[in-house]
Amino acid sequence: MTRRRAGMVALFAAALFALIAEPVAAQPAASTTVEQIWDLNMNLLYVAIPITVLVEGILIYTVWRFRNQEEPLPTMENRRLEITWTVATAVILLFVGVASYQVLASPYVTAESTNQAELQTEEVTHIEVQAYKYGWQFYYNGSSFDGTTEVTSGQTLRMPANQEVELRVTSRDWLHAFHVPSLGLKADAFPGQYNTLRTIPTETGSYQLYCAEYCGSGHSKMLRTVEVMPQGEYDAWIEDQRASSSGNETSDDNSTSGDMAATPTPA
Ligand SMILES: [Cu+2]
Repeated sequence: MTRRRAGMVALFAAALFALIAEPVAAQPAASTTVEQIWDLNMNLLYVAIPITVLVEGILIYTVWRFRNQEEPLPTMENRRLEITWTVATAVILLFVGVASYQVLASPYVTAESTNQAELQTEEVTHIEVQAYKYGWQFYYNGSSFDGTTEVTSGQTLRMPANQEVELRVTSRDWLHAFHVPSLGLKADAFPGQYNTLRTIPTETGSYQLYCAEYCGSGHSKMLRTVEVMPQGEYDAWIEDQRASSSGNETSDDNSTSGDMAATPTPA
């Protein structure tokens, strides 16, 4: 096989891989977080595929080309070759590092950790996510500690679409982890600590919430639904809950009061 032909084969294989990989990325991203993660994934894939094809191609070609050589001689010294692979590896690693850092340093991807209960006064939707054995409690537009929260729910986590949402993840007892794969959200839930996730959900719909840290016999029961609603519907729901909770301190589902000491009834 000539060098030119080998190059053509490698190029064709790379194009084929890219075609196969494309439909996954073509799915609409459900949040800004998942979009950033997928973009990084695709960028790394576009680098990894040609490298894989090149390395495997050289390997297969070498095995085939020298198959009848009884006593093969290794290349002892080749300065040009050494410089080439050192520089190429450095460039690739630099690209991977810079591309990954840009995404991992984004507040939409990596949770920020704080042990403070108070909220920053920003124009975002604040939701406090409390994990417990074995369930979740969500507090809207305020903190459960200072009693500023007016609305709470336990079965469904509601979020407005196309709005900046800040999720403050914490735990009442021990280790749990908040995980919504379709929205690209994941954060550990520690007692006495807040891990803050930021995102903008872009597609309305229902998403599955899991506990991603084995926490005991009821771990598998920690499944909940995340409902991303149009802004108007979300606002109406909040208003509705506020109106009904001001009378009898109850909420839409499985609610407890804002008191951290209260023992919640597992769902
Ligand atoms: Cu768990």
